[in-house]
Amino acid sequence: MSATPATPLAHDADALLQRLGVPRAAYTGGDLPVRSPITGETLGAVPQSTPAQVAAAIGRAQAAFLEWRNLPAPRRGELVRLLAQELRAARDELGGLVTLEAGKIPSEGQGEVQEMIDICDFAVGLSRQLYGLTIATERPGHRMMETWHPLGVCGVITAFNFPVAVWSWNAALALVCGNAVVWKPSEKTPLTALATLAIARRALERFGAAPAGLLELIVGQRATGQALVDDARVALLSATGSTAMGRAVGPRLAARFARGILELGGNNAAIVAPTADLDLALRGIAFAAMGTAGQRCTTLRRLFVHDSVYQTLVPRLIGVYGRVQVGDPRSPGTLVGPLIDRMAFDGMQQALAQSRALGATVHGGNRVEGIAGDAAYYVRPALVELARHEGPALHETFAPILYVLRYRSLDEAIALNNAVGAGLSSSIFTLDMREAEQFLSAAGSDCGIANVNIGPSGAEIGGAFGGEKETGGGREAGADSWRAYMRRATNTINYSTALPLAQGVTFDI
Ligand code: UN1
Repeated sequence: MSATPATPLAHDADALLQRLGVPRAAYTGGDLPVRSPITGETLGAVPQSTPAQVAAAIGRAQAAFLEWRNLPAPRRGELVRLLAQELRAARDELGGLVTLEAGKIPSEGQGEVQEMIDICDFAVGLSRQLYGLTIATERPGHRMMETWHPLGVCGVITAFNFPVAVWSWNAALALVCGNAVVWKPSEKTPLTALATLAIARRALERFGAAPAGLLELIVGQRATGQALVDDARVALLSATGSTAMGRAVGPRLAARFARGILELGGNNAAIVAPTADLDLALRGIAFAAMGTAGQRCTTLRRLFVHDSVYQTLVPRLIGVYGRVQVGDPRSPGTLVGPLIDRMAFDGMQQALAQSRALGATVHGGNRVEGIAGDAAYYVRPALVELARHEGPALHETFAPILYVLRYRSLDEAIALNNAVGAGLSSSIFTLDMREAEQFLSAAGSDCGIANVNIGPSGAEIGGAFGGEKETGGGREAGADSWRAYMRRATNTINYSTALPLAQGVTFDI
């Protein structure tokens, strides 16, 4: 038995980790301290993987892949079905741990686990639908087809804000596609990763026939991620994080011709048009802009309000910003929990100072004291009224800041929506179908996600998730994103006794 956990929150985390089946040695006595953003208390200390351990984990995954790829895909789907069952059984505990480690309110912590279950269910169905085409060939007595094969080891790098769901989006698809997975979670949230692996281990045990090394976890910081990015045995690297991270990762993957799925920053906008249902818009904007304390990559960060409804909507919104309950995410009624750490707080204050310097009117944004002491960072969400689209509004600040600007024509609003580097998510609130369709058209939003009468956040796994431009272009979950986790072969089969060549070429020997 290790020593009793030092702080009350560490005690709660320990109880959850024990119930989830994580051995204490995995989160005590290590060299990476883990803090809860709720109070700033230390929850544990996780041993970081050494370079040799990282290399060994990738090696085990590679060996597992060579076996796993031979199992029929529907059989691989059975493992993912068991994973979904284990996740259902562990939903409350894992959701609770997400709350402790990432600071999400319980419904969002549990919602994240629900999203894991959803992608597993989706992947199980998919395990019987990994199909290619048969293609008409110009050569008589020939058949041409495409075959999809397992790819290899998939590296997954995830961020603190969705500490478990993003792994599952990748892992569930990668597994049914016949791949092994090596996961490097954010150094801010290794406990939920350890718990997820403990849950997965139960599924693996029940499945029985899965090779060891199929699901590996490595813990560490930037250098650990880089080792995964640079390892020639990693065929695909899926990375979620900032655009700055993507700029570092992308060229390294390209240099070794590895595949990448990059899910980078968002600077998501919503347009409130003259015909919008303003009650609905208000609720949609509030969740999208303040939910998860503004720390989703799909968070609403820019709001373009038509001149004719500005005076009706914006004062009401400012009222909601002033009233919304900021606090310990475990307290009933809290909608906005803490920022992840001091760096997030400083980044937010800097963006607000820059906005003020540009003459913007800032509502809220101050630190809320008296919740949990100095080592936790709670803020009142900020609503910033801008006269021009400029300054910090053009970049993602990972905090609850909503920049609000008036517009006069839809063309102008769409141009503003598209006038930033990121291209993740977007939405329009309108009851005018011409405006809605224009927003969704080729000349409309340039984002990977474009919504009507809901905010830009809260996507479901049935649709492809990801964005264009500086968001990196990758797609996870939904639709046909499984193809990213497989390699495609074209096969031409000659069942005749002749050898006609394509394009009429003759070659008589
Ligand atoms: C992220 O912020 O990294 O659409 C992912 C959403 C969630 C996923 C967000 N389903 O907001």
